[in-house]
Amino acid sequence: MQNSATPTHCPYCALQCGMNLTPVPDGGVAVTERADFPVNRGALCGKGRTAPAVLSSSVRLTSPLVRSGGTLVPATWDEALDRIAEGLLRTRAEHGPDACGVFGGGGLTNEKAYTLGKFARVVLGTSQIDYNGRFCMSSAAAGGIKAFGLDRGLPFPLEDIPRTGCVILVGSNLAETMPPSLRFFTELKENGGTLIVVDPRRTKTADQADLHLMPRPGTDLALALGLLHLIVAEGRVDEAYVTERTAGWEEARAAAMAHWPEYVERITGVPVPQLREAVRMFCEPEAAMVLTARGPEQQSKGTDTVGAWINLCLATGRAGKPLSGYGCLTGQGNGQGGREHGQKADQLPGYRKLDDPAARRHVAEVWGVDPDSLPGPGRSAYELLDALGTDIRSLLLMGSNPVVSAPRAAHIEERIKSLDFLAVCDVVLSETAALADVVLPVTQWAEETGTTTNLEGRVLLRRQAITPPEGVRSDLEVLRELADRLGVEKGFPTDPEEVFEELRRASAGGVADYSGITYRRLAEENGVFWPCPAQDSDSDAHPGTPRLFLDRFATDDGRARFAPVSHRPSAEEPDDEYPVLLTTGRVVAQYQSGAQTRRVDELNAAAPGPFVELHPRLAARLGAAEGDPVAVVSRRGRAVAPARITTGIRPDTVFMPFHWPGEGRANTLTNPALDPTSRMPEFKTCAVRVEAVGS
Ligand SMILES: Nc1nc2c(c(=O)[nH]1)N[C@H]1C(S)=C(S)[C@@H](COP(=O)(O)OP(=O)(O)OC[C@H]3O[C@@H](n4cnc5c(=O)[nH]c(N)nc54)[C@H](O)[C@@H]3O)O[C@H]1N2
Ligand SMILES: Nc1nc2c(c(=O)[nH]1)N[C@H]1C(S)=C(S)[C@@H](COP(=O)(O)OP(=O)(O)OC[C@H]3O[C@@H](n4cnc5c(=O)[nH]c(N)nc54)[C@H](O)[C@@H]3O)O[C@H]1N2
Ligand code: SF4
Ligand SMILES: [Mo]
Repeated sequence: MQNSATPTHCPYCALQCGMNLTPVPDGGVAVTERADFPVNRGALCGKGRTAPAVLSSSVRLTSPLVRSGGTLVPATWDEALDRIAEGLLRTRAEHGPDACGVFGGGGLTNEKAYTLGKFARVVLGTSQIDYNGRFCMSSAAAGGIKAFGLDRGLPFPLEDIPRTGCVILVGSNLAETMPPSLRFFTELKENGGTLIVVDPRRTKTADQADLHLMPRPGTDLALALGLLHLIVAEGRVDEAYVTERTAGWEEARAAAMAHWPEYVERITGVPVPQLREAVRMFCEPEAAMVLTARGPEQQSKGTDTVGAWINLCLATGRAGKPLSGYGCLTGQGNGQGGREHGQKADQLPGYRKLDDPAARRHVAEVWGVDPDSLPGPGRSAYELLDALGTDIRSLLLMGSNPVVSAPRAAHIEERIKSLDFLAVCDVVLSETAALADVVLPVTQWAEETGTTTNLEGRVLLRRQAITPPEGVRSDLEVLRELADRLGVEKGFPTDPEEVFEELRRASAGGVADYSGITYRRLAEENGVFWPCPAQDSDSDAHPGTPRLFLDRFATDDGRARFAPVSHRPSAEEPDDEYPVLLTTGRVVAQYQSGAQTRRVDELNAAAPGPFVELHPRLAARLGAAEGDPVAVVSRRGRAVAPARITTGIRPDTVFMPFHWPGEGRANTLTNPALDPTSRMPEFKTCAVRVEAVGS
C-alpha cells in the first residue's frame, strides 16, 4: 500500500473523526493527526487513537473456524463457505425462506449494509432481516419521520452549535461518548450561549451545563410536556410560525396543558423553579436547539418522548430555521447510513419503504429482479432474536454482538444456542461468534475502502491504508461467495466503489438520495451531505444539503407535525420487590459490547470492568463500601459488579455500563419492553433490587 499518510476516519462512533494512518516500520500503522476534517479538527478520543491495536493478528481472527465435535477449529475458506451455504439451503428447503434470518450492524459501511439487505431479499428471499441500529436511534428516527417527514440525525452541521443561543442536551453524555464534540458546546458557552443537560446522573457532560435537570429515568416525556405547558402559560409560543409552518398544534397544546408544573415535578423529580429556568434559557435567545441521545430514546415510549421534545422546538419556532432545530446524536460509525440502505426490516435503499409499490419497482429494476419476488417487511431486531430457534432456524450475523448488547441477554443467548445453524462474520471472536457453527474472519476499516455517513448526514470516504493480513476476506467477498453458492451468480460485486455506484442508482429519487455523490467527490470535498441528487451535467453538480427544512419540511404539505402525546409510565415501575430503577449506558474507554475495545490494553487499563454506580444513601442502606461487590436483581436475572459510590446519581437510581459479558453483564437485567412504533427496547429503565453480596 502507500508509504505516506492515508487520510481516513475512525472505525468507532458516529462522529467519524478524521485521522491519518501512517505506516510504521514493523508493518502496522500509526494514527496521526488530520486537522482538515471540520468535525474533530485533529482531536481524537482514546478509542480512536488506539484503534490500530485491533488490526493486530494477536487479537483478531485470521482463519475461518468451523464447529467440529463441539469446538471451533480452523478450516479453509471453501470448507467454511460451503458449510454456511449448506446450512442456509437446508433451512430454506425444510422451513421456507423466512426461516433464514439476517442480522446486521450500524458499524457496517454503506456498501456492506446495502449488499447485506440485497443478499437477504434477492438471494435468501427472506423478510427476516434487521440490525442493531434498532437498539440505537430507532425512536428518534420514528419521531423525526412523524414530525418532519424525514429522518436525518442532525439537520445541520455540528459547526452550527456554537452560534445558537441555547442547547438542551437530553440524555447524552457526549463528553464520554463523543469527546471531540464537546468543543462545540464549550464554544457555545464562550459565545454567550447556554447549555442545559437533562440526565439522571451528574455526568462529565452535565458538569459543563449551565443548568442540569436530573429527572427520574423514563420521565423525559413528562418533562418535555411540563416545559411546553410553561411555554404556553408564559405566552412564549411563536404563533406566526405555528400557523405558517406546522399542523396539529391544538391537540398538542391541549395535552401539554394537562401537564401542569407541579404534576410534572411529582413525576420527574425536577423542581418547578428549574423547569421555569429551563424555559427562560431556551426561549430568550433568537435561536435554540434540542438534541437527544439514548437517554430519552431507549424507552418503551421513546418515539413519543422524541415527539414531545420536537414539540418544544415547533411551538417556539425553533425548527427549519438557521441555527435552530431538533437533532438526534446518532451513535454508531455508520449509524446514519446503516439505517438508509436496506438492512432494516421494513426498508429498501434510499430510505425507501418496502411496502411502497413504487419503491419496490424502482429497486427491483436496479437489482434486475421481479418486484413481486421481493419479500415484505420482517420483524424488528429484538423480535427477530426472540424468534431464533423457533420460527427462524438459521442466522447470518454481521457486525453485532447481541450476547452482550441485546436486552434480556441471557434469554437471547439461549435463543441463539437453540438455532439449527449460526454463521458470524467478525474481526474478532466475539461472545456471539464463539457460539457459531461457522465464523468468518473479515477485513476491517483500515484494510478496506468504503463510505460511512456520520451523525450530521455527511457521507464520507474511509480509505484503505494497509494490506489485510493473510487469511481474511471482506464482508463483500463473503456475500459474493455465498450468493454464488446459493445460485445467484450476478449482482454481488466485491469492489466497494462498484457497489456504491449501484447504491447511487438504487437511492436515486429516494429520501436519502446519494445519486449525485461519487467517490471522487467524497475524496475532493471531504464529505457530502445527503440528499444529493444527480444532475444532468457535472458542471451543475448538486452541492449536497448541509441544512435541511429551511424552506419546508419533508412532509406532503411542507408543514411539520406536532405529536399529540401524553405522559405514561415506563413498562416497569418500582414496587416493593424491585424498588430501585436501573439505567444503563457507556464509559469513555469502552465501545459497545466491548468486542473490539476489550482487546486494547490501554483501554482496559482505563476501564477494566463493569460497576454499579449508586448513591451513598443507597450504599449505606446496603452496608456496601466503595468497591464491594453488589448484586442487582431484576425480573430477568441477576448481575454482580463492584459498587461505585457517588453523589452524582439520584438516590432512587443505579447505573451500569453494558460493555462486558459474564457476571457483570448489564443486559442480563434489562427489560425488552418495546416501543410500539420504533420497536426500541427499554434499555434505559427497569425495576431492580440491589443487594450486598456475601453478607
Ligand atoms: N465511549 C463510547 N462512546 C460511544 C459508544 C460506546 O459504546 N462507548 N457508543 C456509540 C453509540 S452506538 C451510541 S448510541 C452513543 C450513545 O451516546 P449517549 O447517548 O451519550 O450514551 P449513553 O451512555 O448510552 O446514554 C447517555 C446518558 O443517558 C443518561 N440516561 C439514562 N437514562 C436516562 C433517562 O431516562 N433520561 C435521560 N434524559 N437520560 C438518561 C445516562 O445517565 C447517560 O449519561 O455513543 C457512541 N459513542
Ligand atoms: N443495556 C444497554 N444495552 C445496549 C445499549 C445501552 O445503552 N444499554 N445500547 C444499544 C446500542 S445504542 C447499540 S448501537 C448496541 C450495540 O451493540 P452491538 O450490536 O453488539 O455492537 P458492537 O459491540 O459494536 O458489535 C459490533 C461487532 O461487529 C464486529 N465488527 C466491527 N466491524 C465489522 C465489520 O466491518 N464487519 C463485520 N462483519 N463485523 C465487524 C465487532 O468486532 C463486534 O463484534 O448495543 C445496544 N445495547
Ligand atoms: S469520538 Fe468517536 S469517532 Fe472520534 S475518535 Fe473517538 S470513537 Fe472515534
Ligand atoms: Mo448505538
